[in-house]
Amino acid sequence: MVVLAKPPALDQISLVRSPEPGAGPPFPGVPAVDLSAPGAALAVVDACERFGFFKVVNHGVPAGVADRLEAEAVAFFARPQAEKDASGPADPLGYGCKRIGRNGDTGWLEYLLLAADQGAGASLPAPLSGDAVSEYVGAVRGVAASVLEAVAEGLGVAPRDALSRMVAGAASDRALRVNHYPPCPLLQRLPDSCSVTGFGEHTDPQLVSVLRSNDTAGLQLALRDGRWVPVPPDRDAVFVIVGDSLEVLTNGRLKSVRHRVVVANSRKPRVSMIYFAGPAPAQRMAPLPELLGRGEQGLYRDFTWGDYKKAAYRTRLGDNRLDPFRV
Ligand code: GA4
Repeated sequence: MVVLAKPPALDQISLVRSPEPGAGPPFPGVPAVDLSAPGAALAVVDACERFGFFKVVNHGVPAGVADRLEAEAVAFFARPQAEKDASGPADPLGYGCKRIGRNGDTGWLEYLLLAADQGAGASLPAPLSGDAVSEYVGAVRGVAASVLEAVAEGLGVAPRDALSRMVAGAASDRALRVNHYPPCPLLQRLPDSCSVTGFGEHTDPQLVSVLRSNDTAGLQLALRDGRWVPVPPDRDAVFVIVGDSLEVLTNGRLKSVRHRVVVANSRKPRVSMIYFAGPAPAQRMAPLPELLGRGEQGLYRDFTWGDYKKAAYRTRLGDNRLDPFRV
């Protein structure tokens, strides 16, 4: 008999206060980049350096393809709990509810975590159709590749595919996460300045992540000075998040960005789909030689993506996972 652990109760999920406007220069907003426009490579590098985050407009992911996967996900999350549980628990892949990772992190969400090339996932009945997943992944991995080519070009790294090829091979570690943040009943009794943690603050371990959400707010970004700012949702754009691996490969020139999702008192659920572009397990995570000045040392000790991923699964969500790898 399979015994399913009960999902954590609401009082085990932390509350978050709305970010105060605070001191410091006003946030100019998330940069928007059209990857086919002249100067795109420099604009991408500039956004990655300043924020570790930007949005891509005119990205080429057909709206119908994203909408179809989102609609399938919404239908899956509307199924009876017992049916959803049959696709879980997420360890690490599959359906998860309020638990994130293996070390006690919780959030007000449910999700599907799939290997991106696994189509509908290993579990039966398939939570999403293989066609919808592969069509979406096919489109969004093109965005990840174009972004990494722009990064290489903007940083003066040759060949242009030095980074993008790391996430393109058959062995590369690519995952798709679909998150569903339902409205939270507790918030009706709390002041509007209170939100509940949907997905706690963290950095993504991969090179880049490509996120698309519906029109419900909730994503927040930590600026380099530590202030949290909201990212207005835009279902016509996709958002790019710099991950730890790109920080290592650029020897810290581009830094991964802390981000989180908070669930405010709203009646509309937030649905987001995130594609994580990671390398093959055997990939060495060493700074690209072109980015090391004469005599400059790498900031990190030698490790592979496999080592990093294994270590990541032993951490808590909010931990700084790169620190133990610094020399
Ligand atoms: C954060 C980015 C991705 O969502 C993810 C997450 C993963 C998980 O949910 O299983 C981790 C988290 C993420 C980093 C630290 C570990 C692993 C949960 C956790 C506490 C799928 C990923 O690759 O790393």
